Amino acid sequence: MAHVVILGAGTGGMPAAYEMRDLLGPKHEVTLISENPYFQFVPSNPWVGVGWRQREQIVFDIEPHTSRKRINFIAQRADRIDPERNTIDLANGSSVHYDYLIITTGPALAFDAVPGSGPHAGHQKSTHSICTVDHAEKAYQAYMNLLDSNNPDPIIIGAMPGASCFGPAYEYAMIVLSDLEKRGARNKIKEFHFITSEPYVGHLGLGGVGDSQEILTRGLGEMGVQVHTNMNTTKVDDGKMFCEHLNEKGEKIGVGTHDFGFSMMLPAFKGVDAVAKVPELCNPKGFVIVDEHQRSPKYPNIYSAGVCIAIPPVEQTPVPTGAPKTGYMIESMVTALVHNIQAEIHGKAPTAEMGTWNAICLADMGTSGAAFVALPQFKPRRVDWFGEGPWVHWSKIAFEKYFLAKMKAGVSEPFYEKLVFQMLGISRLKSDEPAHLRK
Ligand code: FAD
Ligand code: DCQ
Repeated sequence: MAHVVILGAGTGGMPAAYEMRDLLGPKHEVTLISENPYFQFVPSNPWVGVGWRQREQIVFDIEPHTSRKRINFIAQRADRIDPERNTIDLANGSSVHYDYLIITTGPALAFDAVPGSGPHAGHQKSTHSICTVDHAEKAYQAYMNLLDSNNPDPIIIGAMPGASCFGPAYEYAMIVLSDLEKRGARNKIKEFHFITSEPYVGHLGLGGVGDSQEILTRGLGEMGVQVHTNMNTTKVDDGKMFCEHLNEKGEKIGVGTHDFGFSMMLPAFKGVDAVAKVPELCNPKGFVIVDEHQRSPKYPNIYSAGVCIAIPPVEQTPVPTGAPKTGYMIESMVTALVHNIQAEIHGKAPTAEMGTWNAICLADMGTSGAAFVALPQFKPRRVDWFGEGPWVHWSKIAFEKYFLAKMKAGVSEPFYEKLVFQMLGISRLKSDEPAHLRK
């Protein structure tokens, strides 16, 4: 009997537990461990940050759903992984033994990289985050406080140096603007800044996708947003952001401070402590090093998927940026690794499957939205497309309902989903792609 433990019940971990359970016979055991007892649909957190969603609409308790699928669920934080003894020590003092470990712990938010930044910095006016539902609720409070004042200070939205997940920064800027218009309060905000570490608007950590630069530049411009690129934010004080402006060679060409009444800055990500401190498992930022089969070269019974794995940046930028890891890409890593673990448990080589790492993303912008498809993530790309329209807004709402329903029902990729994506020429596994596309 083999015991497979999945650490982290997020966008990657939940489907990993369900797929692992489906693939393994009843004599094997599957355990899911996560810090919180609930699942949150992370892509909806920006909506919580403008009050368009309440917490209850995008969060649900995990245990009733996993227990129906005979998956053990433990709601505890992991504090230490011992890869020699194959054990995980939990915050309540207990420990769990695994035969195979799947690490899907997502990002730790590196607020410490910019002194004074983040919602817990203790300022009256802090830079907020929408990365977790808790943070998004705090951001919404701060946004409401700003609107309560008669003469509000500027709004600053953007991304910190080293950030990799730029989509939600644009999305949040656009939905805040849309929300201000709905409330008839756009005129009240005299200055609205977008401050980003990207070298140009729409870079997205991907070197741009299709017409992303033109479309996003036009979108922010039409809404009266002042854009600042190549910005290295170095410090945050109460209602004050300190930035260095770099040129394309990476030289400092200016320093300045920006006052704000409300701010949301997407932080850089790093690996969570328990994972980062395992010797030789991770790169210096604490991201798990994996081979093309999602397996640790150092510890062959450890696999990993999602934001917590190490991937190289798509290109070097004057202010450091990273490459984003988006939902479909994460699902493709998960599907590959569960097949590889199943193969190994059944006595075969765990090296059959590779994820396609296709990047597909939907970003809402209030009434319209923007979508991109980058197949594959790294250039040269077969498909490199960025589009916009109200269909994206509605697709994102539909996708939210669909994903939450799937996670409650306990399925990762229903046959009709696979079929629809196949018709679009997109698949999770390299082995499902036509032969000429495989490496
Ligand atoms: P998460 O979903 O973050 O899951 C990690 C889990 O591990 C969490 O439950 C956490 O509590 C748990 N955990 C961490 N440490 C421990 C520990 N020590 N012990 C126990 N449990 C632990 N991608 C898209 O494709 N489309 C989008 O629209 C989109 N929107 C996004 C919006 C935001 C605001 C953000 C931040 C990201 C977005 N992404 C989007 C990118 C990506 O899809 C998400 O970040 C996704 O949630 C990442 O999945 P994950 O499984 O790697 O990590
Ligand atoms: O898992 C996903 C996810 O959550 C993390 C998203 O966030 C909302 C996504 O946007 C996935 C898989 C996606 C992509 C969903 C795409 C559905 C529409 C397909 C049509 C693409 C052709 C333009």
